[in-house]
Amino acid sequence: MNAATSTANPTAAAAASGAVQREREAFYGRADTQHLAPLWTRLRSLVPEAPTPVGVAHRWAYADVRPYVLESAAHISAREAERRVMILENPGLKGSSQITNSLYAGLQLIMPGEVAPAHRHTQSALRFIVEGSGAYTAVDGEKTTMQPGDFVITPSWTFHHHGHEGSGPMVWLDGLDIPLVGFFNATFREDHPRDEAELTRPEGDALARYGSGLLPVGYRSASLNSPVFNYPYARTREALHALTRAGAPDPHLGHLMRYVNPLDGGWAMPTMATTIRLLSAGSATLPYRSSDSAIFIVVEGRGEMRVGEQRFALTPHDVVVVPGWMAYTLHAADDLVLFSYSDRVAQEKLGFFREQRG
Ligand code: 1HN
Repeated sequence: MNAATSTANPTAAAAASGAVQREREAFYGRADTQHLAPLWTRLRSLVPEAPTPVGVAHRWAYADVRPYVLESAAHISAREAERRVMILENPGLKGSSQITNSLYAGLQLIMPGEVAPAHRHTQSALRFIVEGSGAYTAVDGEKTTMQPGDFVITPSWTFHHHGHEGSGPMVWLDGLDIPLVGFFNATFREDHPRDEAELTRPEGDALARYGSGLLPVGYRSASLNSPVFNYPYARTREALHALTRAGAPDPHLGHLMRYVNPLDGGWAMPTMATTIRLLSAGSATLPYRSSDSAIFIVVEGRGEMRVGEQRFALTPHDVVVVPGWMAYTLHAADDLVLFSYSDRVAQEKLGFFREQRG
């Protein structure tokens, strides 16, 4: 075998004599002057046999982070901050503002009477409501008042602002595809000329029109997102509990459901796959892994998540990130509800999503 063509194989590389290796290094050095580099020294790390984790598995206990989220209001207003958010940054990706290789997460706080001013950007956002009541978000001309457990969509390039007409702090989890859009270098933003963008439809219009098992006859949409932009937890919770009466859960996933676009049956958003699951009290799942790194938030209940050697106790509103291709199991002490989001939908569309049970 020709040594020069076999160095992608580490044992063959080790076999190259000192003289051969010195000549190669000299060649690489000269090639570098032309901004050329040999693939064969890098091929194995560019194309490993299986995904190598980016970032680490981690849990943010809500009891630990909540005081910091609330304290942020003592330091800055929502208007001055534009969005008053404490970023959940993966400890293995410090300084990146990333929770996974492709996604962002943060905990946003809005206080009574505040407005987070209207803007739009090419990144898509999701909200998963953690605590409080009386705050609303207005997306593309319609307002929705948010309750804990609600899943709310802000599609790419739609104007959105938030306000709070109730009492007490309101906190939600923001999920955005910031790193994904950044990877494509396709980030644009625009501020609305006013703090509050105009409302063109009454509250509840989208849910009634598209989210009630009905659709306007002849309705077509150019959007890649579900026309339903608030999936209320009251409905979701009822559905999850009905499932437990009708049959056994998936042994690896529990009673796992995805948020759906009623127009085409696809995922609710084009870049972020969103799911919610219920594990009945006392149950546990078998190991599961998939190529999408995922962010989980506990909606209700207590339990444990095991990822490799790590054991994360789960209590309401705790957030856990699991890097792709790391197997995990879930253990429910009481009825445990978990929301999660990942880039699975993008991976599926691009043809490389993989999963493994066991
Ligand atoms: C954003 O627009 C929101 O609208 C939240 O609430 C978090 C993080 C980075 C960029 C834009 C929001 C954000 C964001």
